Amino acid sequence: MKVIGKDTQRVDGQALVKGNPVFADDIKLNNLLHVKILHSPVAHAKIISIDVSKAQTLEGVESVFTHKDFNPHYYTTAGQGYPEPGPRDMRILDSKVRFVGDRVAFVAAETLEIAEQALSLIEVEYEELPCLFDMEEAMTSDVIIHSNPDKTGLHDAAHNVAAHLDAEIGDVDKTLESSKFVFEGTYSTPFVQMASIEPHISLTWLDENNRLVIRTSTQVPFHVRRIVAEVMGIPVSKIRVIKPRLGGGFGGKQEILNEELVAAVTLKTGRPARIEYTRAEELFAARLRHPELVSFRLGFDENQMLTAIDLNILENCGAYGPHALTVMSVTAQKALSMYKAPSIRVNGDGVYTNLPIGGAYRGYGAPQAFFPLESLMDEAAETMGIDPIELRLKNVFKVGDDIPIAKILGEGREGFPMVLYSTEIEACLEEGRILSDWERLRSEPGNGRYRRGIGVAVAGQGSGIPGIDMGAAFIKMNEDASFNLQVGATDLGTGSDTALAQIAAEVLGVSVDKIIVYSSDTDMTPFDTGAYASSTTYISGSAVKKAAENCKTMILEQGRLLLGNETAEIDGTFVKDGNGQSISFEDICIKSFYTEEQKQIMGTASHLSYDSPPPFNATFAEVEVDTLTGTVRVIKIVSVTDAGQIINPKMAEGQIEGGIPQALGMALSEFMPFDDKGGPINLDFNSYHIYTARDMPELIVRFADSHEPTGPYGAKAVAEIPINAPAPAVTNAVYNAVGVRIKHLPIRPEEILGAISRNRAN
Ligand code: SMO
Repeated sequence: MKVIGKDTQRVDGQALVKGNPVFADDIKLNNLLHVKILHSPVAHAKIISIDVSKAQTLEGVESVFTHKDFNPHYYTTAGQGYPEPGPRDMRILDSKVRFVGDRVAFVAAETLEIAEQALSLIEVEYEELPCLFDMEEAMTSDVIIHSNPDKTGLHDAAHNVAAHLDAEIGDVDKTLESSKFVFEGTYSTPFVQMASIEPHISLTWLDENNRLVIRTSTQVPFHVRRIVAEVMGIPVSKIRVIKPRLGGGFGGKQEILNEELVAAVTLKTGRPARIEYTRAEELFAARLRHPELVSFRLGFDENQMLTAIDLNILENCGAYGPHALTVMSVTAQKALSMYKAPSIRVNGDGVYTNLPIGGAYRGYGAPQAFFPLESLMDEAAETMGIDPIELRLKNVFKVGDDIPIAKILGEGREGFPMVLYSTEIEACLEEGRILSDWERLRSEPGNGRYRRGIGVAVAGQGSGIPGIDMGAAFIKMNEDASFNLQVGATDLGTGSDTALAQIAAEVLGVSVDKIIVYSSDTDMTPFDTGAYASSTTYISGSAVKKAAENCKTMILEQGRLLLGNETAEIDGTFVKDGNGQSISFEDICIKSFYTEEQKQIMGTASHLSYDSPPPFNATFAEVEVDTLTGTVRVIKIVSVTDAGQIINPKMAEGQIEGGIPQALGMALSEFMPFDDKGGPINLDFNSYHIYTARDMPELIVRFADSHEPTGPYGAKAVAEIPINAPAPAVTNAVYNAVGVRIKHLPIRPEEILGAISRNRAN
């Protein structure tokens, strides 16, 4: 292959490093209105009265919106396929608030300062209601967070259960009873935030034909168009959504977060409008990873082979359930797609509480699964007296295996049968074993104040949502043998535009700089479900490959016609007939434009897959625990990934190197404390600690040689997989260092100190 597997320059690299105006906010709009949201100061209350007269009369205020300005209409902000799998439990503005940060009103004004001042002039009288912060309490309480019967898709509103799932294959209880070993434990993961450097930002205006244009930092432009049309009650044909370059999304922008607010302002006033979340708003009023309380029971026979996996999930949805069902489904699916066990069962509830809203965040439920699963595998290995790597090698799914959970549990609905066509997890473990110096570090007994330890964890993910995710591409030829590639797929900083250009270039036999990529604009580019679920390379990439092949077929047909020889074939960027006659791609295109057989050479295609081949990863963490302070320092991470054929090694490495710090943040430094009234405390990057370059350990990132037969040129996904295994690898390393088993993230030094002193006392 000429282009696939090579480090080509990013198609957007020059523009980004030069600081060219590429992002949503990099345009100037005349007559612009600035929009600010009044967020609820209380966690659960009815709005008794709301007086906007003072705000409305403030000089420079154009308009103030409250729930009285909108018809009661329930929708979901989740940017997912239609009909949506989750509950429709949210209004643009409601007469009830359900968490500190909920929307009470919004203001459009001439300047940001005036908008902020206007917020302080809105007088709201709240009737406070009892608050539910604990999931178990929420399920038994008389307090109901969503009581309006017009809401649809909630599993059990009376018990505050947004979503529920259960599935069983075999007989788990019986199998566990007769198993030689059973390991069980309950683990929890915290609220963590995507912390995209570019916040949520949306701009709207009316174009010359009075159509609403939305320029927004989104992963899902086509879902934005559909949902805004619905909420505003205007036809899809009246809306154009433009997705410029994004400064990160990580799932947080798989959401209609504020597009409907600026749309409402522009539709009412006819003026352009702009909204940008502050960092504080990102942290409490955007979306967070759902905290989950996950219990596993693992059964093993005398040969250390898994007999049964029993999984129970409590998922904290916060105040609304946009991704309630699907995140929990992914927790279950991914946990049950790693190891072969004859009996498996899952039971899960997604529970409403008066806390910020859980949404999509890279991994989408899988990090919550692998932390407990891989911790218990570590415990099982120790008790059964087998090396943790060996235990995993024995039990992982192998090529040709059927993955039974895939069929009974899709994302929010029944799934599709799935056979594993590619897995190099064994190679990942073996390479990591060597690169991490596993044998030596494992056998070195620690002593003194600083104890070193090493741990391992494995994980899988998916490549798009089977039977749901669809990508489409349109490619047209220009007279210098360049091609415009138009895709609905959404590069959110991942580099997917470049990967898609490489796929097109490989098919067409041209260099990557001949492919001009445009993504995405609902007026200009074909439909795509959007960039989530690690779908872009695998799904949209397959659409691009087919579209490029169709385009190439047309080049050949035109070439044969022009040569007058039906047996001519493509050779490089020429069509040759074997008798010494040839015509270049350029000439074929020019002649097709202006002389004979006039037509545009172009190709289109769509792609949907019933497969979702899992990429796999093995992560090895080396840590140092200070037994005097309880602090943990990660010294080194070795991450070996099977993502199928790598399209662009540098960019793929970048994906892994970006996922690891997010995972280490969840393991060690990121969490969201609340005061006793549900008020968020960490509202900036001084208190909410994301991993920075300064905190990073030594990283060794490798890819296994792999080929996925169903993927474009053998590719699988690489976007989400790196975030799943680092946290359990770190906690397993902590156990190896000081014998303390961490069950609740993030790791707290006081917990380690307490456990060390208890261990000493025993
Ligand atoms: S968490 Mo991603 O937007 O599937």
